[in-house]
Amino acid sequence: MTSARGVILLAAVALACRPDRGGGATAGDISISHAVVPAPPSPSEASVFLSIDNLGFEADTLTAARSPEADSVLLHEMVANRMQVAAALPIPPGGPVRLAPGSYHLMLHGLTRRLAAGDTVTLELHFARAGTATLRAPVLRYTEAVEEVSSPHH
Ligand SMILES: [Cu+2]
Repeated sequence: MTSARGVILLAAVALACRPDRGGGATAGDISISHAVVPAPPSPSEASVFLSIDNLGFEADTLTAARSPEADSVLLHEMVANRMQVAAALPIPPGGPVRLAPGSYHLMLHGLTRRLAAGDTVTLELHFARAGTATLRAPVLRYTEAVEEVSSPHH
């Protein structure tokens, strides 16, 4: 009963991915999903969480990010509970590589406007092999943003 199993598998995937309100995009073998911006307490800075899958056979690297809504976007890594700038992030085949609380995140610096839940931020992610992926990430309340990027199977 291949078709019945297919249906069950699809249902399981749909369930595992809920809630799925985050932004996503693809470029080459790179697939980005669950991109969210927790509503920031700061008027000028915000973090971005997302999930990156490399569907190809070659390793890739996230080398830079940009947003028309910020002066700069930096890759941050949590080291001993403090944020540190990281130069690049390896994206090996398989995955996902998660930018999530306690690990890596992108940091928007110099926001052009104050962000609140319900807003959307445009992001450009640059990969060494796959090139540029452009996506729109919704601004969510912190708990909702964390829930979105922490769903266990995706
Ligand atoms: Cu940071």
